[in-house]
Amino acid sequence: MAGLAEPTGSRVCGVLGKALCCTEPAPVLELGGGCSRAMAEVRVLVINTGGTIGMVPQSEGLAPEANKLAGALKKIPILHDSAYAAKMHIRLGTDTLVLPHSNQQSQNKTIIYTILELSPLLDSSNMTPADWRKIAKQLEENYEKYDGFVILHGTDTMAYTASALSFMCENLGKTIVLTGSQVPIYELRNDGRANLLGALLIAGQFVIPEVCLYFHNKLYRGNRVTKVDAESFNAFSSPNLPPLANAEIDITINWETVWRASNTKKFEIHTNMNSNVGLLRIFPGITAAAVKAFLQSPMEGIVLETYGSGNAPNNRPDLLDELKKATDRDVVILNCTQCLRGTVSSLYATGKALKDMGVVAGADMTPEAALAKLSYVLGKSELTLDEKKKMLSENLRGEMTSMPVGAKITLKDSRFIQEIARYLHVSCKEELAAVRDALTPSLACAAAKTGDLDALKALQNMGGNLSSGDFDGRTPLHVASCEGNLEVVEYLLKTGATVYAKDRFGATPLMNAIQFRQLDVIYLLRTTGAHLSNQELMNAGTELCSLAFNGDIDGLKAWHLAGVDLNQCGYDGETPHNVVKAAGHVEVIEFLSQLMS
Ligand code: ASN
Repeated sequence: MAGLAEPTGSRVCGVLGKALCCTEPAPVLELGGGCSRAMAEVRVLVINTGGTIGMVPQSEGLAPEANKLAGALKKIPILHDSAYAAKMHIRLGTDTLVLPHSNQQSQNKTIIYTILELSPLLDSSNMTPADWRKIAKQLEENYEKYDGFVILHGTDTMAYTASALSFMCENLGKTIVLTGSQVPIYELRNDGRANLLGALLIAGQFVIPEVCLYFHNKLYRGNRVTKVDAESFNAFSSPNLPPLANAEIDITINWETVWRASNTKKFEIHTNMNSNVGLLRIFPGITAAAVKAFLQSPMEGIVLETYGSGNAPNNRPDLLDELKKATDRDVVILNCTQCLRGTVSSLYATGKALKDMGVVAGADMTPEAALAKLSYVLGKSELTLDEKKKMLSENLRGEMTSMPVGAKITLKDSRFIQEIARYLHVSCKEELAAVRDALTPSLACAAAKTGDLDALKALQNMGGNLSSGDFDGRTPLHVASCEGNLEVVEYLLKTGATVYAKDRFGATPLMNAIQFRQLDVIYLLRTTGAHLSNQELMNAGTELCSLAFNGDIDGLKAWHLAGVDLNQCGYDGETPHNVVKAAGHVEVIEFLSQLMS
C-alpha cells in the first residue's frame, strides 16, 4: 500500500511458531539467523454498535454516548500514534487512528483503523435481528475497502450477534472480531483497552476467515461462545471448542482449528432471518399447556433445550403429543442440551423418543448458535422442509462438532517427513509435527509450482497446512497463481486457502496472476472474492498505458478481468485508448473500443 506512509520499523523473526505474516505464520526451525522485514500497512474498520465499552454514567445508569469514542481513543497512546499519523502522506479523517508499533513479535503490520459509529448506539440488551442486519450491511458495503473488521458490541447479547453474523456472512474470507468490555474504556481500571487492542491486532494481522469474539486474551469462534459471567473480565466461555487464539506474550493462532471455506464463491450477506423462532427450555413439571402455547402459529421453529445428552421425559405423553403435533404442522424442532459441555445423542430412550418424532439433533451447539442457525435456515425460503432440516443438521460454520468421516491419516504415513525427523533426531509427536509444519510451506510451494496435485493432497492428508506462507510469506496459492495451475488453484481454494494472503512485498495471488496474465486463474480468484486494493486500483493507470503502448493485449485483458477500469489515465493524463491509437496496435484499439462501446 504505497503512498500512505513510508514503511517503518523492522523486526527479527526466526523463532518457532511466531507470527510472521498476515496469513498463517510459517513455523520455521530455529536456524540461528534472523530476517528483517518492513511493516506493511493494513486497514481495519471498527463498527461501533454500543455496549459498556463506550458507556458513561447517566441519570438512569450506564448508557452509550454518541460521537465520543474516536476522540477519546486518540488521547490514549497505546491506541493511537499521533506522531505517525502526522507523518503520513494522506490526511486521516477525524475517525481514523493508527495503532502504535510495538517491539513485540505479535505486531508485524501498521494497523490503521477507522471507527464507524452506528446510530443509535445500543446497550446490547436492546438489540434485535434488525440490528444484526444493519451490521451485516455495513460489512457488505465495506468488505473490499478494509483488510479486517472489529465490531464493538455489548456483552449481554454478543454471543447471539456473533452467532447470527457467522451465518449471515456467507463465504467469508476476512477476519471479523467482535469485542466489548465489562467496564467502560473511559474508566481508570477497565478491560476495554486490552480487548480493543487485541481485537485490532488480530483483525489487522491475520486472515482468520471467521466471525470471532475476542475477550480477556482469548479469541473464540463467535458461534461457540456464551456469556458465563456478569462480573468478571473473563465473561465468555467456549465450552465445546478451544480458543482460536491465545494472546499471551505472543498471539498464538490455533490454525488447525480455524474454519475454512470449501468452495470458490464470493462473500455475500444473507439478511432474510426468520423471526418466528424461539428457545424453549424444558424443566421438571413443565405443563403441556405451556408447550402448546409456545408452539402456536406463527412459530415456525424452536430450539428445545433438553436435559443432558438431549433427553426429554418419555413418560409424559401429553408433552410428547404437543411436540409431535407441532412437527406434523412442519414446525422445526432443534434439540440442544442445557449442559454447558457435551452433545445431543440418542444414547437414552428419553432422547430417542424426540428423534423418532422428527426432532433435529443439534449436537453440541450453544442455544445462541442454534437459535441463530434456525433463524438463518428458515429464512431460506427457496428450500424445502427436508432441505432445511438437512441443513440444520450439517456443520455450516464450525458451530457444531460433526462426527469424523473415515480415519485420519497421521504423520506416520509420511516416510519422507519421518526420514527427516530421524535425521534430526526428533521422535515425539510434537517435534514431528513441528518438522512437518516447518517443511510444509516449502514443499507445498514447490508442488504448487509444478502442478503436483497428488503431493499437495498428501501434504494435506498428513495434517500440513496448505495456507502457510514461506519465508517471504508466499503461499502455495501465490505460486500456483503465477504459474497458472488452475487445477491446483481450485484445489487450494477448496481446502481453505485465503485469496487475501499478502507476501512480504504486499502482493496477493490476484496481483501475481495479473502479472503473469493467467486469465483463467484471475477469473477463478475473482469468483472467490479476490479484489484489488483501492491503492492498486488507483495506481493501475500508468501500467495500463504502458501495456497499451506495447500492444500487450493479454496484459490489458488480465487487468480488465481483475476489475480495473481500462479508461483510467496514466501519470501524464493520457488514457490507454489514446496511447494505443498513437502507437497504432490495431488489435488493441479494437479491444479497447469494444469495451468503451
Ligand atoms: N449491558 C451491557 C451491554 O450488553 C453489558 C456490557 O457490555 N458489558 O450492552
